[in-house]
Amino acid sequence: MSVHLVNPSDNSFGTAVITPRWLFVLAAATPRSAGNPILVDESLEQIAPETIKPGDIVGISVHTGNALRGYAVGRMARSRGAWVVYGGIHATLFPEEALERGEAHAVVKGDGDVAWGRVVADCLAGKPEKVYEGGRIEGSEFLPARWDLMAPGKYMWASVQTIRGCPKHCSFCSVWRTDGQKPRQRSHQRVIDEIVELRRIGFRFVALADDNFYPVTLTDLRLAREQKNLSKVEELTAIRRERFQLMEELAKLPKDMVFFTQITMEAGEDGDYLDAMRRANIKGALVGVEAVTPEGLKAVFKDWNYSGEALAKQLQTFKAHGVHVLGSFIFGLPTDKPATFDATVQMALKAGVTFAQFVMMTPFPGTVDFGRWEKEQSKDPTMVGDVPITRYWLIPTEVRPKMFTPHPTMSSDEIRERTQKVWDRFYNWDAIWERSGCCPNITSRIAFIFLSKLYRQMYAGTGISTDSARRKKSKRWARWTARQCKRLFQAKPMPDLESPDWGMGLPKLVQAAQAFPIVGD
Ligand code: B12
Ligand code: SF4
Repeated sequence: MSVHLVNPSDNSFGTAVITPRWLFVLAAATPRSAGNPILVDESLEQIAPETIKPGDIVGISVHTGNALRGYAVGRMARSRGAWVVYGGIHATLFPEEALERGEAHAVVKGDGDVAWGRVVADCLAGKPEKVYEGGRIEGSEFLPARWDLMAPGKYMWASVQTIRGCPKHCSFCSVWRTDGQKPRQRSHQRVIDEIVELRRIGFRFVALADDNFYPVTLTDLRLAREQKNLSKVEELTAIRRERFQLMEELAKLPKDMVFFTQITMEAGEDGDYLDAMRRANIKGALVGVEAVTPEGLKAVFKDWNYSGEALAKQLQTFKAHGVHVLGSFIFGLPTDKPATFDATVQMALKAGVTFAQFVMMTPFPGTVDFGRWEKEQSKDPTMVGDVPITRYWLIPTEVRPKMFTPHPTMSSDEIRERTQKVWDRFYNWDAIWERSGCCPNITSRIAFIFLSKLYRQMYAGTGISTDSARRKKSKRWARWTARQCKRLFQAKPMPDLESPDWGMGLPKLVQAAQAFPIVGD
C-alpha cells in the first residue's frame, strides 16, 4: 500500500517557482507506519495513472482554480481501486462537490496537519468517514514540512508558513472566513529550524507563505490602549513581540538568504517593523493595493488602504526601508472606468513597485463578493452549457469565460484587453531594465530580468489571454525562462549549517503525528 499526495495542475512546466507547501506538510502528517508518501506535483509533471494500485490512498488538494483537474485525478484514482481523499480550501468550502464530482471517499475540511493521520488509519481499516473536520488548529500544532521528500532541483523558492489567519475582512478574499481572523502564529524556533534545513539542502530563496505577515498594526494597539482593554493590549503585544523575535532570528541566518512575504499596506506606517524586515533579509512583500481610487477601495471593503498621492508615498516608504513591493491590483471593479487602467499602471510606475500583478476580479467562493453574486444569480441563473456561471470552475477551461461578473459599463473583453495592455506596459523591456537597477550586481540583474519576464508569461500570458496561439507561445516561453531562472536561484548547499540551540529535543509534533496508530499495522 502506498500513500500518494497529488497537487493537481493542467499546466506542467517541468520546473515550478514556489513549492506547494501543503504537499510537504501532509507528508509530515502521514503516519510513519504507512511509509513515505509519493509526492506528485502536476505543475512539474502529470501523474502517471499506472503508479496507483488498488488499496493505495490518494490525497488531493484543491483550490478553486485547479478543482476540475483535481476531480479528474480523483476519478482516475478511484477507478484504479484507490481510496480518494480531498482537502484544501475548495474542498473545505464544497465538500459535497468533491464527493460527487471528484468521487471522493472522504473530504477533510480545514487544516490537515492533525486530521490526515486519522484519515489514513481509517482508510487502511476500510472505514473512512465521509467528512472530517480538520478545524483551525493552533499555531503550535502546525507541522514542519518533510523537505527531505522534495524532488531535487525542481523549485526556485521553498515556502515556509509563519502565521495563518488575517484580522481584516476584504470582500474579495476568503482567508478571514476560512483561516479565521485570529492570527495563529508558529513559534520562531520552529520556523527557523525549517529554514535552516532548507538552507542546508541548497535553498536560499524562501517565500513566507503567510496570509498577512503584519497581523497587529500600530492602530490596533493604539485603539486597544485607548479603550483601556488591557487583555487585548497584552494579546496584541505578545503577537507583535513574537514577530520581532522571528525577524531577529532570521537576521542571524546566512546573509545570502532572501525572504519574500505578503503584507498589508499599513506596515508602511511602522518604520521599526520595516527595518526589522530588512535586517531579516525579507527583501520583498506582496502588498494588496487592489485599487488606486477611494471608490475602488470602498467597493472591496479596503477603505483603510491609501489612494492617490498618499498611496504612492506609502509604497515608496517600503522601498525606502529596503523592502521591495510586489503590488497587486484588481481590474473589473464596478467603479472602474477605461481611464482606471492607465491611472493604475502610472501609479504602479510612480510608486516604484518592483513587481506588479494585475488580476481580473474573480469572485472566489467563501467571499462576500461571491455570496452577493450567487444571490443575484439565483433569480435568473446564467448557464454555460449545463453549468451555472456561479460554478465557473466546473466549466472546461477551453470554454470558461475569463470574467464572470458583468461590469456596469465595460464588456469582459474590453476589461481583459485593457488588463493585458497594462501587463505589457509594466513589463516592457525598458521598464524592466530600469527597475533592475535596484540589483547590486550583474548576476542578480540578469536574475531580476528573467524573473520579471517569467512572472509576466506565467500569469498574464497563460492566464488571461483568450488567444490560444498566444497562450501556447507563452507556455513555451515560460518553460524556457523557468529553466534559465532555476539555475540563477540555486545555491551551494550548506550541509554543516548549525541550527540554533533552543534547548528542546526533536520536534515533538512530527513524532506524535507520525506515530498515529494504524489499525492492523
Ligand atoms: C502562499 C500563497 C500563494 C503563493 C504560493 C503558492 C504556492 N505555490 O504554494 C503565491 C503568491 C504564488 C500564490 C498564488 C496564487 N494564489 Co495563493 N495563497 C497563498 C496562501 C497565503 C498560503 C498557501 C499555503 O502555502 N499555505 C500553507 C499550507 C500548509 O496550508 P494549506 O495550503 O491551506 O493546506 C492546509 C489545509 O488546507 C489542508 N489541506 C490542503 N490540501 C490538502 C489535501 C488533503 C488530501 C488534505 C487531507 C488536507 C489538505 O491541510 C494543509 C495543512 O494544514 C493562501 C491562503 C491560505 N490561507 O490558504 C493563498 C490562496 C490559496 N491563494 C489564492 C489565490 C486566489 C491565488 C492566485 C490565483 C492569486 C492570483 N490571482 O494570481 C494564485 C494562484 C497560484 C496557483 N496557480 O496555484 C486563494 C485561493 C482561493 C480559492 N478559493 O481557491 C487563497 C486561499 C488566498 C485568498 N486570497 O483567498 N498564493
Ligand atoms: S486580502 Fe489580505 S488583508 Fe484582506 S482579508 Fe485577505 S489576507 Fe487579509
